[in-house]
Amino acid sequence: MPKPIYVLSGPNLNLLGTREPEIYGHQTLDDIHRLCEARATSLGFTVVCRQSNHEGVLVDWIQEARFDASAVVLNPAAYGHTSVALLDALKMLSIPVVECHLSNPAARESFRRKTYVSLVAAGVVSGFGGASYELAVEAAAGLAR
Ligand code: CA2
Repeated sequence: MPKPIYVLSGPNLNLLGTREPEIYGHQTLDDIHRLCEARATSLGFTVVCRQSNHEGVLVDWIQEARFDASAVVLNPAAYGHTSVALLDALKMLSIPVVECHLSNPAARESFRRKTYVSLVAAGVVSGFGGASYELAVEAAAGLAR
């Protein structure tokens, strides 16, 4: 059995399904995690799904992924646009990173057009709601093989 794919989500995503459904959809993060698990299982992988509102916790999990994961799917949320610390942690990985977003940040405010994560991600899946995560898991599994 390969090592799990880490599915990591950043700040405020614990509140999914409670506000702004026109942007982020009606699914909760638990719903999305279940979809990721099902997709990973169908591809012969497992997932470890986690969310934190704290930048340093996300850095710790990315560091842990160096040894314990076969790939990382990351929705950095707002930290994607601001965090050099996340970028530096991701640079230390030798496993694939797939960035994902529920919305399409390129079609929103200009400050969302750039993410630091994109500098090291193998690819980015954006704009498909919860399906962005499923597609990112599929891409990560393909890259980790
Ligand atoms: O589209 C995405 O997945 C984002 O990563 C979401 C971030 C945003 O800062 C990025 O530009 C794009 C914001 C997450 C906010 O989460 C919410 C959860 C529930 C209700 C409202 C917002």
